[in-house]
Amino acid sequence: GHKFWGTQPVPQLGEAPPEVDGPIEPSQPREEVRQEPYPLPKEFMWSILDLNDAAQLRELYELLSANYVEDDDASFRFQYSAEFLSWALKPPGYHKDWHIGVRVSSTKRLVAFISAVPIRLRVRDKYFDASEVNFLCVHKKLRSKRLTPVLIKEVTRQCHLQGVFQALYTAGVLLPTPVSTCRYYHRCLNIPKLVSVRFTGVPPNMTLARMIRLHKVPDRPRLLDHGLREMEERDVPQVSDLFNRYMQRFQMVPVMSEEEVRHQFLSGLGEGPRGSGSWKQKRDGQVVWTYVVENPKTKKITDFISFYSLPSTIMNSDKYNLLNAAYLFYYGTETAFEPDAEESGRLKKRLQDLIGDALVIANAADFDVFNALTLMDNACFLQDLKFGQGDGLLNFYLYNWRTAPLAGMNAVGDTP
Ligand code: YNC
Ligand code: MG
Repeated sequence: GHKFWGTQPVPQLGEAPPEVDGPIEPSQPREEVRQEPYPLPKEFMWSILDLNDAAQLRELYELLSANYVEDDDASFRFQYSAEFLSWALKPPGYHKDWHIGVRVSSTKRLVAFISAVPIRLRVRDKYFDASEVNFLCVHKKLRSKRLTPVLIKEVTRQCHLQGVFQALYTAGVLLPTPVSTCRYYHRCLNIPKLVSVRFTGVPPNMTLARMIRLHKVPDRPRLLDHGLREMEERDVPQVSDLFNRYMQRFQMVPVMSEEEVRHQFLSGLGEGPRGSGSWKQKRDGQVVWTYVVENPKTKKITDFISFYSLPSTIMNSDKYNLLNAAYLFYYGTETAFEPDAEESGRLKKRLQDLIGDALVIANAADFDVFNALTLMDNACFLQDLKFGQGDGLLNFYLYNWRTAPLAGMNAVGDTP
């Protein structure tokens, strides 16, 4: 049984799907929300982190670098950069109180963390404000002491204090009860390195040379001659419009304002010049990469594609310390709205060109691997673009919101 999760407003395992979607428990007026932080074991204290303070951001980076998510055989551990954390944890309208640390009272050392950021969601036909909970981490030396339920209750209380009673979160572990489960797929780019660190292996009927040849990507993006370029500030209105329309295809999606689109796709760019015209531009500390296709005649944005940089520490190699991984983020294309686009295969072809170009860009920027999940329209291109199925699963959860599980493999996706 789940001692903690059994007490929470989440669908319990095996529960029948609801007849109508909606909250599991009612929202509370602010004055009825618990006003005091939940008690911690006496050697620990709560500490709201100020992530605008480089020293505190660094402490969070260090906690996560040493203690955050690892793969099943402890070969790789996510190494979110400080720039990434700053980007992910300070979107428009963020609440400082939702960056919750736990310190050892005597030494002030940061030993645990949980965070939330505001998000507007559509799940099927219902829209609601929620929080997205992420970066839950307890120091390796403090595991299995039931600190996690205290962290979750405290972030829940802080959300309630802001009038937010629903949440979205993802985890590799199976908890009550996923609304959707996605699988990771991996497009190997730097074969020699990926083989050397045992991220992948050379199949018995294959040679390393042949494997390298098979995974070679073109030298330049195919859509370059059709108006592919880096996204710029002036594209925000058109990209916002295309994003929100394209997301109508799926059953559980974020709804983004122009300000949020600007943040998600155009901040976290690191240092260096913009708009030089080169598709190869890589800046120090760049987190998110967004490209648009602008019709040269009409000047209309017809497509956008984005991915982010999330390296992993390699724990078992003498040769390499860091796996440079790109993760597919959001994309959209006007092709989806042309009559007959799906039936004729034109949508599939366009997505293959678009995501194929993201592979070219990521490869030129020295990423070792390009990862994607089985969500949105990803099933259209994963195989043709030579993504291989991974072992990892990612479960999507909603807190205090009942809805039937999303069908098929698609999550923040799921074609209706
Ligand atoms: C997990 N990942 O089942 P039961 S994902 C949620 N998410 O409770 P203890 C988790 N719950 O089963 P440990 C969880 N992992 O008895 C475990 N649990 O009811 C549950 N790893 O607590 C577990 N980061 O403290 C059990 O466990 C209870 O010491 C046991 O710590 C767990 O960020 C953890 O994977 C994960 O740092 C902190 O292993 C630790 O093992 C660790 O004894 C490496 O806890 C890093 C890692 C998790 C990444 C993520 C999303 C988190 C979502 C949390 C739920 C949010 C709900 C919504 C709240 C806002 C609501 C509003 C409005
Ligand atoms: Mg614990």
